[in-house]
Amino acid sequence: MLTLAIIKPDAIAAGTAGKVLAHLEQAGFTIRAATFTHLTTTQAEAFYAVHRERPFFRPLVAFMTSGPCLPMALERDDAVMKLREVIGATDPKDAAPGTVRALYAESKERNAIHASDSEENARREVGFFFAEAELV
Ligand code: FUP
Repeated sequence: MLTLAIIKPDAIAAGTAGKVLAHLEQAGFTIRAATFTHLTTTQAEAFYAVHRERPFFRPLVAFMTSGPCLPMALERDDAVMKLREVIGATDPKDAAPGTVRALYAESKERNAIHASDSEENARREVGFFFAEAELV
């Protein structure tokens, strides 16, 4: 099963992308596709369209377009649920010790990593960044 992760601009800027990736590999995920990219405003708005009425939407789009990020399609059994466990709660203050966000996130807004939250969203989000032919 596949899920989508994005190593966010804060982690790229902090130089912790490699550590985040190592953490994911250690947790049994394999990389099926990856693309180092700098999202446009239109792309970030479309990716987070579900949040467009939320007060944090504009700051979220501004942050996600503030620098490059690393979207990846990751595979393992039970990938969606397992990746949510491995990354921890949205706010690093609430994230369990040892999770990616507890270790590497700066704040609830700049929280190091995105992970799909359902199998339906995983299909949509993997498809947002990668064509079928790119999944190796
Ligand atoms: P998550 O699935 O854990 O990434 O969290 P959400 O889908 O609830 O939120 C998506 C992103 O919006 C978060 F990663 C960070 C941002 N956000 C805020 O900036 N403030 C909030 O109060 C909630 C979310």
